[in-house]
Amino acid sequence: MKKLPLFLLLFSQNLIAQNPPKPYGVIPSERQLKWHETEMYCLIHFTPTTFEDKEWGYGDADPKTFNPTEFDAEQIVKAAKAGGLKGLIFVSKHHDGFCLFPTKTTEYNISKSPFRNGKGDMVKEFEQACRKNGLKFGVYCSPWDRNSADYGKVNYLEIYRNQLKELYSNYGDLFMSWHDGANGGDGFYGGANEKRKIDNTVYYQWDETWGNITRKMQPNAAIFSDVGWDVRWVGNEKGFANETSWATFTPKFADGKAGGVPGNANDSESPFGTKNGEKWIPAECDVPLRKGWFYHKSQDNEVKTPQQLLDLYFKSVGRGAALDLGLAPDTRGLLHENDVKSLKEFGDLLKKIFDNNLAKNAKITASNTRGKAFSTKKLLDNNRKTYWATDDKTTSPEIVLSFQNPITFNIVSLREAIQLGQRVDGFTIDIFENNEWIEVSRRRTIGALKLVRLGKDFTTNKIRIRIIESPVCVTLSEVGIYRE
Ligand code: FUL
Ligand code: CA
Repeated sequence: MKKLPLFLLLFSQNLIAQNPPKPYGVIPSERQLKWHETEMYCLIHFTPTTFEDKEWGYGDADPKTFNPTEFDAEQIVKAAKAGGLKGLIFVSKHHDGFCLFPTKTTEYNISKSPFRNGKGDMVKEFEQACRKNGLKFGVYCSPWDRNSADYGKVNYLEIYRNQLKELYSNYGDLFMSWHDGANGGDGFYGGANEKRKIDNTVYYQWDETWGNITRKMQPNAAIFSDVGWDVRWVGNEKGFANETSWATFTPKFADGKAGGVPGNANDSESPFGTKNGEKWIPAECDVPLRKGWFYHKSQDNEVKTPQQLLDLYFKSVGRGAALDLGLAPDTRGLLHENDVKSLKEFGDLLKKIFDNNLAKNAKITASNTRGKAFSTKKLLDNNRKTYWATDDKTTSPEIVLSFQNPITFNIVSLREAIQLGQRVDGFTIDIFENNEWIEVSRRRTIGALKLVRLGKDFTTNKIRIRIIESPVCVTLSEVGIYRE
């Protein structure tokens, strides 16, 4: 082999080193990257079912019962915003079949109620309040319809699709299309009052609906369901993912066969995801702020406390998933004062903790760096797209954060540059104490965000993050050190 002149060799090595790392495994779409940034949003349940004090309307409530005389979408949106939520999904039709928008598909809709003298459109009012206050807007439209005489028959599918088309046409750009999988069987069904079960593996033809309607009409809407195309259900309605949770996922039907549809999926694997899974389908953790999804006066004192919400935040958003908090307007059409208060205090708590990133005062050194474009500076620029990276061969590097004066902390926050896939499967947090490194925590996944809540204070002037398991070179986009 002919020898290259030294300067050429150095030059070419430098060029190679400056190239971004290759993506690893499956990666998120642009749509999913935007969804990841949303992190926390809410799901609003408000239909005649609220006035019946039920959780599942049977489909027979008189539209006249829907009469919220003080409804104010902005009161609800502002309460959500004060809680730090960045989006709102409105249940435009729940299982009872009542459409909260003046649809052409069924008589059973808001125009038959006294609300705004039959001229109201609640989806529109929520949409406008969201746009005005800077929240993203999305819709939930229940495929199960306990009012429709056609439910269970072939022609119902077109009714459902037309409802989606109306929702996709009249309310601007949607950030999510949320598809529930429940089917309890019995219902009013136009007066038949009987049990109607469907075969959810074939009845709704989701591939067709999502592929030809949702994707085409709302290309930015992340599709959620048990195994949605973009976002999966976390498998419980308690609001948390597993401590080790992968955004990658290999979806399955309940019987274990490859696939899955709303209402028929192997939910037991959903809290964990699948290491090296076939698709990028991160988890959403949905949980109501109260006990139920709908308002019940009897639950006025069962509103989750700011501390409980903070705990859920760590266990959902802090595990690379999203938190979808159920908010339930009362019969006035307002969010109860207890809910408003709890949300506000939760939002304040989040700000108090996360507005002060102690890492900003640190000098960060790395055991290996890919090149200037991937320096440790990128860990503190508040930009998820920029990242510190190592050379291709370096899979167990470490970074050290040094502080001029000792700091006291109890939370460590890390993000991977997920546009290149989820890589890390093991890291430690160490502190320097009495002239030696002491490991204070050992965890596995990072992904979009990992919040490690240490549970007690540590005081030190050096913190080390050691990556101990990664199949390929490491790409971390942000680091944070906080104290609660
Ligand atoms: C569930 C539904 O059955 C509940 O009523 C609620 O809408 C919740 C968000 O999803 O599966
Ligand atoms: Ca960055």
